[in-house]
Amino acid sequence: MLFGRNKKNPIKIADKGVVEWKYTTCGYCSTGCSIEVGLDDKGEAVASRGVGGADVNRGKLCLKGIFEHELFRSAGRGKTPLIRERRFDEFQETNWDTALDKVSGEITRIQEKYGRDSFAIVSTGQIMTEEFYTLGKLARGVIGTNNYDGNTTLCMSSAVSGYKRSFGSDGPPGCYEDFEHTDCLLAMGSNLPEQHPVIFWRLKEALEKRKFPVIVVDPRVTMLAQMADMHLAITPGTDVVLLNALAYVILDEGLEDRAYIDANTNGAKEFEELVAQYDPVTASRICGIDEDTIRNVARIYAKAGSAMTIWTMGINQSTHGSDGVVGINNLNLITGNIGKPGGTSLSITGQCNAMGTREWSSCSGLPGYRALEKPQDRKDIAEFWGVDEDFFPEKRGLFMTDIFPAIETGQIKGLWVIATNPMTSMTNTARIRKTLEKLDFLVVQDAYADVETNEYSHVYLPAAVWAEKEGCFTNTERRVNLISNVIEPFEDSKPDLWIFNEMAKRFEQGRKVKFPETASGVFDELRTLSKGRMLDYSGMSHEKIEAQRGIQWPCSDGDETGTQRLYTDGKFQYADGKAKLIPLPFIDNNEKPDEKYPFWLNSGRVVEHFHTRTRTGKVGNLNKFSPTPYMEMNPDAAKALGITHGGYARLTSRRGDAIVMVQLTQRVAPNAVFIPFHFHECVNRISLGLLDPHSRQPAFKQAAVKIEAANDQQVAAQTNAVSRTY
Ligand SMILES: Nc1nc2c(c(=O)[nH]1)N[C@H]1C(S)=C(S)[C@@H](COP(=O)(O)OP(=O)(O)OC[C@H]3O[C@@H](n4cnc5c(=O)[nH]c(N)nc54)[C@H](O)[C@@H]3O)O[C@H]1N2
Ligand SMILES: Nc1nc2c(c(=O)[nH]1)N[C@H]1C(S)=C(S)[C@@H](COP(=O)(O)OP(=O)(O)OC[C@H]3O[C@@H](n4cnc5c(=O)[nH]c(N)nc54)[C@H](O)[C@@H]3O)O[C@H]1N2
Ligand code: SF4
Ligand SMILES: [Mo]
Repeated sequence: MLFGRNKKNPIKIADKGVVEWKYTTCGYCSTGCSIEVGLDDKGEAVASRGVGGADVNRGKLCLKGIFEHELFRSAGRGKTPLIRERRFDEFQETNWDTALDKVSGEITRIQEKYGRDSFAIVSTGQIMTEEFYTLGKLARGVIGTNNYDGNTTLCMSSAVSGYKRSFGSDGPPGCYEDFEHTDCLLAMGSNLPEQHPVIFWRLKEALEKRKFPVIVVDPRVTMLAQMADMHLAITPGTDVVLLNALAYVILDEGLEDRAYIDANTNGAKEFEELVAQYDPVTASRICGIDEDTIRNVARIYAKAGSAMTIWTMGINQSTHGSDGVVGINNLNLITGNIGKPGGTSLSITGQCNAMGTREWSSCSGLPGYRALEKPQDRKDIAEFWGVDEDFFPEKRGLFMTDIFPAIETGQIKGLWVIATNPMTSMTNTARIRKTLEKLDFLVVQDAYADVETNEYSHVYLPAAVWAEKEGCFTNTERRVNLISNVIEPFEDSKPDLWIFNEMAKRFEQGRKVKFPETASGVFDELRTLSKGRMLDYSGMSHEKIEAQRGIQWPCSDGDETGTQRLYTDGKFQYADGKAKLIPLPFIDNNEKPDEKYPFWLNSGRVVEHFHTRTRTGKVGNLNKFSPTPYMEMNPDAAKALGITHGGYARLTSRRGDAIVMVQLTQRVAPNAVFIPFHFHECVNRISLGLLDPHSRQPAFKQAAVKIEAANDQQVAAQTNAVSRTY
């Protein structure tokens, strides 16, 4: 019988009993996939599926999205506010009024005693745009601290800084559809198949229709490197040198787009003078890519009809992060590859709403890409919010990575941490622990009560998560998409928007300023404030966004839909409309392997987990596929040290030590190792994190370690205190 075999073993798709599907957007990475969550007849979330008509994902989801509905009722969620007089005492359950009164009381007490800026706020890239805007209004317009920043300093700060320096403004100019048009893709320090699986799928689909060269720059043989036409295994932290050398060859061989340079850029002369020092032979000695390969890549890129560069943390998380971004922009400006189909500098963003915080949170300035440094911007927002213009500082305050040292020195006494987990995600865990212990007052606002940072708090505020609330996220390609309220918040947890609004009411100034109660009410303020600006939202509404499955800004009042690309007319955001070509001298300032610490320590991510695993660590299938901390190590290096596959190794750096299980693989060079950073008390015990001078982003990916065999698993358990038991 023809179908006999199939009949014997039919694939059964479990009937989850879904009676209704509700539209929302994925809350993990910045790809921005549209998801529908399935509810059963009891209103429980039982399934997730990709939305077919959504341009971003066209029905697809990666495995994190597929299990996302399991989040709502997962272990460790915060049920009710918690409070304690002294850190490390038992937490007492309390009600919202008591918790919020305590927090506002402590903010007032600390500010009165030590000055307004002695209370700091550190936020995230993972709450909704409307929530970011409201927090910004509260932080800048009511509480009035200038030490207000977000974890995007660990993530996208270099991209923001690089875009501003080159183009006069933040804002990724390209879109995913550029893959359909490009004749050459250069991917630097980005591992799309694991970190942005659906963007990767868009790339693969484009390649199946029409072949074009894919060139990957990464010290590691990542999944993306494995499918590339050329893989440049660069010496860590030296991308700027490679970029300068590519520009050298392009200019030397007359392959540049001179008409574009003349019409649309400033600074060509100084740039060309500097680049002249980076001939491929000199460069190859620093960046480890041979002379011929540098020439080849430069020619392929410059001769392509259109060429694009994407990048993620391999560029941003470096002492030359901002320069790396500027270097990419330089390359695209001299080849005329900005604002045209398939020609772009597209930073692949990290968190689901890292873009929303850049646009609207006021962390680095004022809402809608306005700057504290510009008097007119201060005036406009002061008027709109109804606060005194002089209440705003004239310069942005500390970045997140400078806020922690300012706690150490006693400049900052109180801290409000919202949707980020620095105990696990920042470098030098031992130092962060001491820093948090030094605070007079710490409040943690998180969807999970078991988040490590909460061990050091005085008050814990349980937040609703993802589609327990509503609002917007902006994705990598500037697409604003809607998260609708699929299910009620867990127990007594509350949407972050509600928490900010309730907090505002506890300050005299907060009772004078208008705080809309609903996300769509806040969205109306975004529309008004963005009208006529680069990031124009005025033609959008929550309903229109859902109907179109996301809209790319700018979308002006009256526009049918959004805009795919920026700078298509060659007009940039500097006053004279020109972009800047910026010379980038390379200063070699990393901690590098030496005789005592002979290995490069690299860190990053795996597909199954998201960051510090507060969420994915609770989802059965994700945890099953990636249950333990581990290290990728080259078999030859391991053999010399008597280290075996599946055995343990102790890594020691100048900061401390960590013990991890070893996976032997040729993916890493003999003098390098790679550790996913998802696990507490692991790689960030030993990482260094020198800061980029422009963006203050840590160089999470470059440090030196020594390695020895650690055959006793007990030693690992003792050394790496495990605070969560799942
Ligand atoms: N599954 C999953 N997906 C995620 C996340 C997650 O936690 N899990 N997080 C999201 C977030 S917030 C972010 S920021 C993104 C991060 O996305 P990616 O940046 O793609 O991920 P990483 O693994 O951090 O780092 C990417 C690569 O940088 C390389 N690299 C290290 N040093 C250098 C260098 O000097 N030069 C170059 N060219 N490359 C280098 C590493 O070897 C690594 O392969 O992922 C997002 N997506
Ligand atoms: N060694 C090393 N370290 C790194 C990196 C690396 O590559 N290597 N990457 C860095 C990068 S790029 C990033 S982005 C950071 C990420 O570092 P973190 O921001 O510390 O990581 P998350 O685990 O995503 O923390 C987000 C928190 O928000 C909570 N949360 C989620 N949704 C909500 C919500 O709606 N409301 C509230 N209130 N809480 C919510 C989650 O439970 C979680 O505790 O890590 C950085 N650290
Ligand atoms: S690719 Fe990113 S946005 Fe899409 S389902 Fe996966 S985690 Fe979510
Ligand atoms: Mo990130």
